[in-house]
Amino acid sequence: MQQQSPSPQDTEQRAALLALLYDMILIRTFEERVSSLAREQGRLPGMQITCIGQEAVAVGVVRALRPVDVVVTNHRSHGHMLARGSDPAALMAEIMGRADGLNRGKSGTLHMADPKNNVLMTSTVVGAGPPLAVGAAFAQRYRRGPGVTCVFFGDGAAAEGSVHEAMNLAAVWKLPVLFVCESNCWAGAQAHQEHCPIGEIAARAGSYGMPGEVVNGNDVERVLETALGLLEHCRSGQGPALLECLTYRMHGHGEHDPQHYVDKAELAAWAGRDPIARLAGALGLADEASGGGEAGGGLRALRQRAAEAVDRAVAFADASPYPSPEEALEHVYVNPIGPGAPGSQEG
Ligand SMILES: Cc1ncc(C[n+]2csc(CCOP(=O)(O)OP(=O)(O)O)c2C)c(N)n1
Ligand SMILES: [Mg+2]
Repeated sequence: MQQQSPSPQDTEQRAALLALLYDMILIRTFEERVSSLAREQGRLPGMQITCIGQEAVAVGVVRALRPVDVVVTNHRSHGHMLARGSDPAALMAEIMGRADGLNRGKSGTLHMADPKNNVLMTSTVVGAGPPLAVGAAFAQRYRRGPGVTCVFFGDGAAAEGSVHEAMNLAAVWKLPVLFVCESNCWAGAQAHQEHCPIGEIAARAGSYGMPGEVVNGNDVERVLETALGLLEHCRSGQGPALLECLTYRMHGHGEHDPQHYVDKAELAAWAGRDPIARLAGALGLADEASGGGEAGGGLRALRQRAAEAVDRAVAFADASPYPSPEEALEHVYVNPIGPGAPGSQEG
C-alpha cells in the first residue's frame, strides 16, 4: 500500500512538538552540566538546584505564554528561564558568578532576573513569589496592558501563608495571575504527605473562587494545552487560575544532597515516566541505546545540538572575568532620586 504523505498541518504539529522536545533536552543537558560542574572543586559558587525530571512543566507552561506576560520564578529557575529564551551562555556565566552573566555576576544561580524576556525575578524565599506576582499583575491591570503574570512555586511553598494571601487577593481583585504549582513529591527532605494533608493542591482553587486543574506534569502536551486554557481565563478579565503539575524531583533538593532518604523503587518508577522519553516515544524517536536508524539519528541530532549549545555556554562563562570589587555596589539598587531615577528627565 502506498504511504500517504503527511498534511501540512501534521508537519506543522510535528515541528511544534520537536521544538518542545528540543527545549526539554536543552534544559536537561544544561542542568546535567551544572550538576557535574558542581562536583568539581571551585567551579560553581553556592548551592546548585536543578529541575531535572521537571522539564515538561517549564517548557509546557512557558510555551503557552506570550512575550508580554511576566514570569516570576523560584529557586528551581534554570528550566523556566531557558524555556523563556534566556541565553544559555549568559545564564551559565551568571551561575558561575561572572561579569558577563545575565545579572553581571551579582545574583548567581539563586536570584536571577531577565528583564529582556520579562522574567521579573527569582525569589528563593519559599512562598514569596506569589505575592510578588500579585503585585506585578496589579501593575499590568492598572496600566491596562494585555499581559498575565505567571508564577511558579513548589508544593512545599503551597503551605505558606503568603501563598494563601496571594491567591485570595488575586481572586478578590480578579487579577490576571496564573499560579503554577510544581508538585514534585518533595519539599527539601520532606515528602508531600508529611507537609500536605491533601493529595492535590489544586483542590484548594475552588475555595478561592478560581479554576484549578491538575495535570500530569511529565506530559508536556497536556501541560501546554491546560496552561493555554487557564491563561485564556486569566486574559479574559475573570481573574486568576491555579495549575498543578504532578511531577518528580529526580535529584536531591540541591546538588549537595545525595537524597539518601528517597526510596530507590520510587525513584526508578519516576525514571520510567521521564518527560523527555515520553515525548520522544510519542514522536517515534528511538533512543540511542535502542539502535537508532533515521529516527534515532533525529534524537541524537537534538542531543548533539543541545550539547554544543551547552559547551559554548561553558566556554563563554569560563572566559568571562569575575566582576571587579569596585563595581560591587553598581546596578544593585535603583537610584530613587536624581539622574537615572525612575521617571527622571535626565536618565
Ligand atoms: C521561607 C523559607 N523557608 C525555608 C526555606 C528553605 N527552603 C528552600 S527550598 C525549600 C523546599 C521548598 O519545597 P517546594 O516549595 O516544594 O519546592 P521544591 O524545592 O520542591 O521545588 C526550603 C524549605 C526558604 N528558602 N524560605
Ligand atoms: Mg516540592
